[in-house]
Amino acid sequence: MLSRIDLRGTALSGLDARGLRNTLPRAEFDVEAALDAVRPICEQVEHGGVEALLELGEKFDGVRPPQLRVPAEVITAALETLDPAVRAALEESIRRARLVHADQRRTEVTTKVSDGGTVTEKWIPVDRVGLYVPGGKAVYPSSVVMNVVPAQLAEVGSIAVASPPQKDNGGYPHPTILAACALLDVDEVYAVGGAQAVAMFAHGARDASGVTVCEPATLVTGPGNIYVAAAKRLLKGLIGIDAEAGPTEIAILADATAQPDLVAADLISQAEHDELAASVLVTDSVELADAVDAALERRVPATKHTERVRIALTGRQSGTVLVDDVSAGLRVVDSYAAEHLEIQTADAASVAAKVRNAGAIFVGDHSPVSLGDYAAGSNHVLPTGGCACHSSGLSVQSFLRGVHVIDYSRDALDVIAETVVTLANSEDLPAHGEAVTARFEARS
Ligand code: HSO
Ligand code: ZN
Repeated sequence: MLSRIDLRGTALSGLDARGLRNTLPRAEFDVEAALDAVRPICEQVEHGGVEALLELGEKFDGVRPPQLRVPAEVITAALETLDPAVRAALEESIRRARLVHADQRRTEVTTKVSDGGTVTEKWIPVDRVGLYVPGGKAVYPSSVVMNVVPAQLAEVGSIAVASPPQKDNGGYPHPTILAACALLDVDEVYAVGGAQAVAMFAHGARDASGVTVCEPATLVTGPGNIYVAAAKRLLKGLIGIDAEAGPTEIAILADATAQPDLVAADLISQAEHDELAASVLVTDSVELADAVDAALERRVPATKHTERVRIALTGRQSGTVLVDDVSAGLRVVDSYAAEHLEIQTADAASVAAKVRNAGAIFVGDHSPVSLGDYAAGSNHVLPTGGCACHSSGLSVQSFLRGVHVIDYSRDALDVIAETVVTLANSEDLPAHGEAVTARFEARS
């Protein structure tokens, strides 16, 4: 089922990471192409406010929400009617995510640079976060957890959620999304989807009489389709963004000791998200590759989303890469920089320790990606499209700004004055030096 790329006998060391990456399968995700579609939507929201957002709901989601902000009683009712098993599972997911993310909190550090000269690094949360949660094909209450937990631990003062209106929930977002918000004590939820949700958070929204219904946010996070990514690109600057998330990816580095059925199950698990999802197996064992193919032939017809999975697995973004040995495999997965990387080899922990580029690394036979998607405690908002070579997943840090506070006494400034003047003059910016020497001139 998976196409094959045979890199055996290839001197991988002769290829730089980018050259190697270009030989590997990857999805097209052309955000630029979606910009033209998204621009008028953003303008409509900027000028039309609440009325424009309700109309766009009718146009794109097929239902006009009764009101833009979801009433408190609708959110409470969603929690009350939530399946108790789902409620317990979400609570456990939240508990574990809080454990891990609590350890990401930053502390203020003061460095004494000289006598009387200190630099303190303070961590200040952004004022207000707008979290977009998709609806439609993808209804992910787990993504509410993954975004809200780090934002709350960063002590963001104001958190708002937007999710598309659903026809079968009276024009309000999916009830499980609302219930997840209730479990996390988020009470500000809007029935808005897609690019228009990002635009609402960027510009805020007023009703026809000029009353503000949604305040603008400083940072917008959350997954979404290509239009959501395009809106983030368009409005970045006015707002901060987390990342332009592309289709999900799983790469598995496996050797002959791996269990083909588990490898196949994991490849299918992420292919289930999207026809454009990427499932890539990297192995030095042709026998394993054959056995994984056989397992896929058995499992794909038996899974719920067979067609979507088959399209994803047979798409150009998925495939098996054959390599000479595990260390060549490491070069391949490092250049691919997968969103999720599983290591299913002998001595998986020491192979995993050598990985440099991956959004998250899943070690051994009992750490599948779907564990991380829901309940490992780790975050599932991770860099896609090779961005793992320069970016990290969502964390408490994503919601904080590090601010240096510089506090020098007169004596401490005096000691370093000449250094500043010399460097300022070397850049032909003498007024910079004069701002220092002015402090020591006798005043008339
Ligand atoms: N694998 C997705 C997250 C997710 N999976 C949500 C299930 N629900 C991107 O990391
Ligand atoms: Zn997933």
